Amino acid sequence: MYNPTVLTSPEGLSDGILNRDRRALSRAMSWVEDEHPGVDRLFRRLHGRTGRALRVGITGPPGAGKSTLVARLAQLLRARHAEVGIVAVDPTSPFTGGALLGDRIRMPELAADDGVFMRSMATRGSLGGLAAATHEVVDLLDAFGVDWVLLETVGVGQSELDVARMADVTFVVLVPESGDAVQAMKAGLMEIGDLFVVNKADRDGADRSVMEIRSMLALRDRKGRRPLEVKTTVAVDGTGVPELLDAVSAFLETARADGSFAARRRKVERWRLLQLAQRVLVRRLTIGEAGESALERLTDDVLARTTSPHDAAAELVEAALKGMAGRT
Ligand SMILES: Nc1nc2c(ncn2[C@@H]2O[C@H](COP(=O)(O)OP(=O)(O)O)[C@@H](O)[C@H]2O)c(=O)[nH]1
Ligand SMILES: [Mg+2]
Repeated sequence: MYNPTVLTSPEGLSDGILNRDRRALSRAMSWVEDEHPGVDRLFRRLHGRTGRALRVGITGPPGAGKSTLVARLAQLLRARHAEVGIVAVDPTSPFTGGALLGDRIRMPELAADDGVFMRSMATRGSLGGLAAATHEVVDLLDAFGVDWVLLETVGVGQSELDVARMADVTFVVLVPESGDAVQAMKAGLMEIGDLFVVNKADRDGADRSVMEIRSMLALRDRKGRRPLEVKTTVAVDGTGVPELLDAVSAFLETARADGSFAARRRKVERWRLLQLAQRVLVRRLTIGEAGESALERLTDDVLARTTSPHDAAAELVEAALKGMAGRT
């Protein structure tokens, strides 16, 4: 029997999540963020229950209206009886998770809705990296049973782009300001978008922006790919949001039919596997006295200029791999 009081072990937490206990879900998310040692065992039990939720990436410059759009999409999905997870990656506010806090104020009905789950991720400099941690939080929501995960990320910097890439479909949110699309292209956003949105279409220049984006997208290599859509929205009053959701759904439907959905998931999982393998390896390198002393000895050698850092790193890995083989 599931015992809701036992939320301190990987088994207790995974049972809690599979029994739809929100406290277990949020504790597990904290474990992921803290790189708690129980995370490996947690995923051993939960991984088989993931893969069902659809992952939608929302990216674009700060202030474009991403959070407002996410809240609108969540409302719309809730009205269709879907459960929604919202994960916001906002490096500009690592402590307060300001974006979601803002949503709580603007959208109190979402915060009170028990079919909506929000989490704000802080950027971390630790081993797994932001993208890996975000992926795990998304998987937790998936195992919990949400139908959709809306993944908001500021479109600046490599780790944020990595986050956007893990979604099944990603749309880029821009505003009708001259030069916005040019900035977006420089930031690499034009390559990762599957759909484009000109939000704040209540302002002047939305049509011009749409045309600007279309002409930029024409430069993108589109061999064999479906044409990229550019939508307009007014997130503050919801205008265009149902059409945006339709476009997202249509994209996913086509992607499932032509195999690109599965191919993208495979690519993401392969990438994640390599990331995790790096983490395992780096941990292994410094485990135990043998590991620590090899690291210290090789650091001495590098400082004494008797070994290059590159050869020392290779030697460290060789030694760790031998150690692993010895233990199996
Ligand atoms: N005029 C107008 N303002 C908007 C629209 N969408 C969002 N905003 C406002 O733009 C600001 C930034 O929105 P936010 O969703 O926090 O942007 P984010 O940084 O991309 O998440 C807020 O003050 C919103 O109320 C819109 O469609 N029209
Ligand atoms: Mg935001």
